[in-house]
Amino acid sequence: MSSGLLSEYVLKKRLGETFRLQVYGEVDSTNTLAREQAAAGAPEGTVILADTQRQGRGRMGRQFFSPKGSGLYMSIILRPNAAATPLYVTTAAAVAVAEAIEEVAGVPSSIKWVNDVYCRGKKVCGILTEGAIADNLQYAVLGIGINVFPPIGGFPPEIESRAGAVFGEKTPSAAHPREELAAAIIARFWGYYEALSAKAFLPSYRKRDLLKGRTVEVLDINGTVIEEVTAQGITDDFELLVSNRNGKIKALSSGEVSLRL
Ligand code: BT5
Repeated sequence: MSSGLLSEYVLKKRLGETFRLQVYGEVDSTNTLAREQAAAGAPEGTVILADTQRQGRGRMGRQFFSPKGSGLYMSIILRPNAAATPLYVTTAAAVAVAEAIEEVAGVPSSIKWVNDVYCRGKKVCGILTEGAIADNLQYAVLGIGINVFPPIGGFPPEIESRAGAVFGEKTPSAAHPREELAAAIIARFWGYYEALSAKAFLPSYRKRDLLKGRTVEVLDINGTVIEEVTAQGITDDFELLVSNRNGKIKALSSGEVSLRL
C-alpha cells in the first residue's frame, strides 16, 4: 500500500513551530543532506524528510533499502552537549520509534540492540547516528528509516526474510499514517533528548529488549561469526550482557560487534 508524497502541511500541524521541517520527494540520503547542512551551520531541530532515497545508508557502508511511497526516511540535526553521546541519541531514538509505532499503529514493537526496531519478528526500522567531532561533538545527525507499509514490488531478495513493515497487511485507521508516525517519533525523541543524560528511556528500552534470553551469534566488524551467546539484558550504559556456553558473563559494546538472530 502506498500513500504518495509526505504532507508538509500535516507534519507542521502536528509539530508546530519547534522544528524546521524540509520535506523532499527524492534525495540521495537524508543523512548526507543533513550533514551538509549541519556543517554549513543549520540549527538544531532541522528535520529533513524524504519519500525515497537513492543511496540510503546503514552502518559500516551497508545500504538501506528506501523505496518510494511506503517508507519514512528522516534525519534530525542535533547540537548535543558533551554528555550526549551518539549511543544515547541512538537508543533514545529506538525507544521513541518503538513507542510511536505502538501509539500510532497499535502494533507491539521491540528493539534489537542497539539500532533496529522489530515488529512481528521482522526489522521495520534502522537508525544511524553520525557525528562530527572536533574538541567535542559539534553536531550529530540522527537518521531513521522505517518501512511503514510493505514496499510496492516487495523487498529485495537479500533482505526479504528479515525485513517487515509496520502496518503489514493491516489497513491503518489514520488518514496520514506516515506523517502521524513521523510526528509522534520526533515529539517523543525530543522529550528524551532534552534530558538525554537522565536516560528516562532506559526502562522503556528494557521492556522492549528483543534479545534478552535469546541465543544470538556475535559478529566482528567484518561480519565473521566470533561466538554464540545468550543475551542477558543491557547495562545502564547500553552494553549488552551475554553469557557463553560455560555460563561466563561479559559485556559487549555496540561499536565493536553486531549480532545475528
Ligand atoms: C541500519 O543500518 O539499519 C541504519 C539504517 C538507517 C537508515 C536511515 S534512512 C534516513 C537516514 N538516511 C540514510 O541514508 N540513512 C538513515 P544497519 O544496522 O547497518 O543495517 C543495514 C542492514 O539492514 C542491511 O545490510 C540489510 O541487511 C538490512 N536492510 C536494508 N534495508 C532495509 C530495510 N528497508 N528494512 C529492513 N532491513 C533493511
